Amino acid sequence: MKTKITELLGIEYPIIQGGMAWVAEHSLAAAVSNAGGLGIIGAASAPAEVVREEIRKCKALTDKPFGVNVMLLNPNADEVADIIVEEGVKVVTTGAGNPSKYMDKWKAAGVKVIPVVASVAMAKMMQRAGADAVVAEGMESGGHIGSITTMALVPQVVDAVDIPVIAAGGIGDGRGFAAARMLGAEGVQIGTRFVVANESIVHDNYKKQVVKAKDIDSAVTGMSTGHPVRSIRNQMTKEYLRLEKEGAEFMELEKLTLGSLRKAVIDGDVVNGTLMAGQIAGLIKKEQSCEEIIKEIMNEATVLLKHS
Ligand code: TUI
Repeated sequence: MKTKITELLGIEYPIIQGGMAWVAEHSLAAAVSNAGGLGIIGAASAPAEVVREEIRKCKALTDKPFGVNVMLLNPNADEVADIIVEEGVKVVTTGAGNPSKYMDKWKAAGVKVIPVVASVAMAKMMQRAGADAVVAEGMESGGHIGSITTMALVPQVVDAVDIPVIAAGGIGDGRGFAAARMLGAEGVQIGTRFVVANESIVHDNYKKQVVKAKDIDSAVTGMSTGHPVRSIRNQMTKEYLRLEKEGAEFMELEKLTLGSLRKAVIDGDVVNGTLMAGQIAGLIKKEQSCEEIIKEIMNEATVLLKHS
């Protein structure tokens, strides 16, 4: 399938993998790229040299293009930004902030820059700063979110900018892909479905919770701190929301989530860990390879789009 995004990135299918903290390491990214999508290494809060190693390991597993996601709340973001250039990474996505200060450096090095945005204003600002495309991410997504739904955000961003728009949030199958195309998106970004991919290193306990989740099983913590995060309801979210309701201080809330994503992804602690996942988790019923996931989505979407 050809779209402005497959052309821009030199990939077969316009599906990019979310740059999920702890989850999006080299084996998942390489598997998505080898299946014809765009795999992404999530730099998250990892030390810059760890990100360099991840990039090198990914290169060893695929000849296809892949990207790196820079999480802008990371104090090491400046160093990660340089490593991306040094290692010749082809595509960067960014999250949780404004990447303008890196834009000139990345563009000069020929890196395609695709900021993730959660508002029309941010999308316009990114276009002005020289972005090649934007991911418009709705609040159905897992992890750090904005406040607008994908259905409302995507067409408004499409109308506001001339660069290609990639839809994210609540997309997990061919119907979601086709709907995104109808809203004017040139591609989709998918996270939660890849959390349960065979090639994902996520602990089996976490994968089981995603597969088991129903539509209403996620919760948003951190509304009061300005960093809202969607994850699967568990003891941690229950306790966090109780403390937030009582007006707890930021530091007290932070204690609950310090290292909690690692606990979930690596240790499989589904009680105290943060099980980041989107609202679409209720649709995800089994673990499959990245190739099966991408082929299934593209087959479903192609049929739907032919009859539209
Ligand atoms: O970044 C994400 N999702 C993430 S980042 C992450 S790591 C983390 N963990 C705990 C707390 C906070 C972060 C887990 N999931 N998605 C992309 C995204 N970006 N969603 C919303 C935004 C965003 C928000 C504000 C983008 C720009 C923005 O601009 C603010 C500004 O600086 O003007």
